[in-house]
Amino acid sequence: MIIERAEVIVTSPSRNFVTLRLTTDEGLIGLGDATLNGREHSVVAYLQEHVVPLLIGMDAHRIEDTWQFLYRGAYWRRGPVTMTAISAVDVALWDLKAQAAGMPLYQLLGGASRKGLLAYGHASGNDTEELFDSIRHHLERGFRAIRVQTAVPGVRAVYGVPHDVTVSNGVRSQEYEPASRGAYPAEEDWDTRAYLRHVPTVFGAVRTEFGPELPLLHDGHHRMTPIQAASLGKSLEPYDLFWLEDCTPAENQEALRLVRQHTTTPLAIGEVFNSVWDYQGLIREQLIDYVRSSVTHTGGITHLRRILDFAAQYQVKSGMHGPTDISPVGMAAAMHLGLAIHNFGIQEFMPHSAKTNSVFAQSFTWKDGLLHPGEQPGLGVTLDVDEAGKYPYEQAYLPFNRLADGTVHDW
Ligand code: GCO
Ligand code: MG
Repeated sequence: MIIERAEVIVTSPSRNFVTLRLTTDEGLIGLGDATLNGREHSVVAYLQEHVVPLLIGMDAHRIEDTWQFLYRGAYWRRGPVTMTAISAVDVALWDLKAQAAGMPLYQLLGGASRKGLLAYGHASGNDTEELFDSIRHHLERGFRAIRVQTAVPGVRAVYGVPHDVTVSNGVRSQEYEPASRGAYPAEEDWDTRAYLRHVPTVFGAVRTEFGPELPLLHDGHHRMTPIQAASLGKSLEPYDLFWLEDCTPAENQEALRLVRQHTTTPLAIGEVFNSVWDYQGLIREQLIDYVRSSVTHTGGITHLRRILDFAAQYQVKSGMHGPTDISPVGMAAAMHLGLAIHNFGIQEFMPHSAKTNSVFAQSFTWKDGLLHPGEQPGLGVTLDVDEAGKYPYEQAYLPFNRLADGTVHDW
């Protein structure tokens, strides 16, 4: 199975996506997600200029060897751009191998370990009433686990809460999408003390309204110091969170030691990580409970599986990143991997827009709160190139934060 063509396709149906498309001499087409939100063209250039020329004429069956060749052969290792580019190649090769075998990819990864993947949705609101509506809306759409984000009194714009929600017949019609199109990132504001006072009251209200059973999650989005995070974890203990995510900026692994000493609230971290080395101390010292890496940004199925196998020795589980900036190709890869591994925890699931689904045909199912990748050979995703061509790339940025005195803060 020889690679004859390798194309990098950029499309922007409702947000930007980058996809690597490999075609073999037998006419099979394999896809890999190469989307790095807000920095898309860095991965396009990495692939087009430096990787595509190496792929032509290669044996598509040699997944492990190709991974090592691209990782070690570049000399310059790790980093989101490199690891996203390697992931795209890795996932496209797994897609091809599974199609050649005539099996859905999860079968090649060891077969199904469960019926489907518990997935959580994003509920949010500017006030309690709006938040409760959003939670109910998600429960009606079949979600059995809910991430809760709310506005904070005194703060203009908060991560996870849409600014311009439209409500018709009591149903919120806009999903939260942080990246905005334009030539400059949107500026948001932040006040950690106001946030720390407010969040426990929100979780108290949600538990009173929805009872003790519903798994609830929360994303701190890298904004706290270690001692602030410890304090939040402690104050949320009565509300029994499934996890508290990214409570401190993720690059400082030692911060989690301090947080862990003070709270039993389960911790999830790693959506901005890209290699097993980012997790080494966190997993070995059992400082986290869930690995947030996506297949897309962490060197593909080959490398994320390695991280998760390491994590399994410490009872640390998967919690793969799945916002809309993970393309349908990246989501399919996550679902196949999540179905196969033993230490699956939960999958983040933000449904893609109708426009996105018109570009990417997908085989996954969503039933009884569980995702399943479907039974089509390979990943089960096809890319309609003509449809993709209708939506050219548009510059887009994630927002950034400034404190009241003008200092830039983690967003
Ligand atoms: C999440 C994430 C995302 C990120 C986004 C950045 O937990 O889903 O925090 O919403 O902000 O992926 O591109
Ligand atoms: Mg997050």
